[in-house]
Amino acid sequence: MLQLCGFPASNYHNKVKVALIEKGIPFEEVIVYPSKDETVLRDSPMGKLPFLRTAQGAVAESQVILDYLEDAYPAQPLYPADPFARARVRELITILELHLELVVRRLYGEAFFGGKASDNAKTEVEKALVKGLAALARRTDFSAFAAGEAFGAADCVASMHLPVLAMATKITLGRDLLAEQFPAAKAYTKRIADRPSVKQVNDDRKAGVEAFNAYVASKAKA
Ligand SMILES: N[C@@H](CCC(=O)N[C@@H](CS)C(=O)NCC(=O)O)C(=O)O
Repeated sequence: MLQLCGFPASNYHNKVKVALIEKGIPFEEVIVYPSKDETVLRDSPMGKLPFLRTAQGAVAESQVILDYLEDAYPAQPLYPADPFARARVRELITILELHLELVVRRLYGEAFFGGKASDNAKTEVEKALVKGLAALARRTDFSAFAAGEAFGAADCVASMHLPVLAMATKITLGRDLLAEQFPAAKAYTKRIADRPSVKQVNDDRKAGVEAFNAYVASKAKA
């Protein structure tokens, strides 16, 4: 059986988990925390989580895993059949990954782990997020799902990344940039949270955050 290895406090882990549930693929969740141990590096060359163990070996990078699942388990597709429509879904995912998630990640230390971001970093992040959110709005209005009328791969990503962006900016900038810059996307995050796959993953996330914090505290003491 496939093994999803990582930890459920991570939105990268959770986007893959939503895809596995939506596609109806049996899988086992194996808790692995960030580590540069040889055992982890063998499965994930950069030590990044999540990675997926398959009968043929392990593969890392959440988006690569999503694409692998689509190729290996095509019965319940998460991408449209038309090549151009597929490209548009991947474009949307790239905006979410590179121009929003990777950008706001600079605020996570302060937002979630007791760190401090400099005023300069906050200004840079805010500027980049405003630009990224405007780019997103040029490609989707979130009137139904992230990319059209059916749930798909872009929803696996948006449903996990956008709420964290909202939370992190609210805590560190004192303003929910998602609600402020793109109200329809904010409404979408509330709607999609009721979808059973997303709800299950978010429920697991709450316990996952507690477990991860306990793990970090135990490492700090050791
Ligand atoms: N591009 C990677 C990013 C994954 C990532 O950064 N995961 C974090 C956990 S949320 C991680 O593994 N951090 C440990 C590290 O960077 O060494 C993906 O999409 O899977």
